[in-house]
Amino acid sequence: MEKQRIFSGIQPSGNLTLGNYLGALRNWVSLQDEYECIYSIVDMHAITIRQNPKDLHERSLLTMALYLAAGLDPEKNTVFMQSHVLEHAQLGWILGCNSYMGELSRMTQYKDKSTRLGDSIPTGLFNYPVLMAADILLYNAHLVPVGDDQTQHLELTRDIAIRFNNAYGETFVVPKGYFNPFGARIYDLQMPQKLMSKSAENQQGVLFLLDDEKTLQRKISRSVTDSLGTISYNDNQPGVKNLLNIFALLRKESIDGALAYFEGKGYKQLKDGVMEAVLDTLLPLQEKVYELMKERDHLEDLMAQGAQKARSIAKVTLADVEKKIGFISRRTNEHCD
Ligand code: AQP
Repeated sequence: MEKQRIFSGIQPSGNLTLGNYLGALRNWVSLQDEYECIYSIVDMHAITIRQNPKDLHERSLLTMALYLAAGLDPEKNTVFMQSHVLEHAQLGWILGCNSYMGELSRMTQYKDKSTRLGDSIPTGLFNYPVLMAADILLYNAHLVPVGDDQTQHLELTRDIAIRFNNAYGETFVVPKGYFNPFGARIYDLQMPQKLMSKSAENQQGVLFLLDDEKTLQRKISRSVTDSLGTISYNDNQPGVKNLLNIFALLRKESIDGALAYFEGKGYKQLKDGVMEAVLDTLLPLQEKVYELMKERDHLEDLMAQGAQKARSIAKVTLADVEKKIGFISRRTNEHCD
């Protein structure tokens, strides 16, 4: 039986966080045998917020190194830079002509991010979900691993696919969300009501995957808890709940197992336990990343190979779409090769 296809990506819009690792990267690795997986570094999404070019370049390479260090096998998976496959932009334009201002205006992520930008909201930020739809539909992905912050965008992707199929005939697979049973939302250590985010203004509550040992220890030891003094798992203790989640996920334990481990202990021991679990995971990961970063050329070669694999699928979908909407087919494709 043919494997189902999965598409997902991370923006190199900042240094990757423990949230990106536990909410995405580590789960992707567990899917690579059962599914045909296409994982992108979505640099075109990253520029919806102005990036420093040098930093973007460096972070894109680091993100590739992190994908590999986390265990994504470039032979088993298609791993590539979004901007290396020009079909994303081309399909994005066509889908933009098949989506509506009203539905895009309702996207909560756009509302959140745009309020921080005053009057200078880039149109790209508004169109972001259309490009995301193109990313997914270009590969006819059956499943998209998404956190609840992305379900609205996936719903829009499905609407656009169905709309296009109805207008022009069966073209796109209508994708479904893949909700990893072991995935969890990781919250900011200083503001445990907010998701841990790579572009947080205050970085003290964010565990970056490449933070050094001392920084990780400092951030965890200063994480916000509460004055109740008991370790239990409930919404009235968001800081403690978050630390328990992090511990359980890193140690591959159930929440009950984590609670049993910390029974009768205090917040200091909870933080120490989390610290140990974080360091046990991140220090070896960092070592691999820095080893890989010594071979930048090799990383770029792998990116090129990934892009070639991705294009072999993307160009077939785009040709089909263009034919259906009435474009004259290109006799040459050298601008893309
Ligand atoms: N805190 C989190 N907990 C669990 N999963 C998370 N993800 C991100 N933060 C958490 C998951 O990581 C994947 C890639 O995310 P992204 O690069 O598309 O950006 P994002 O979701 O917008 O993450 P950030 O860190 O908040 O980025 P910025 O600050 O640039 O907007 C997704 O699968 C996401 O669910």
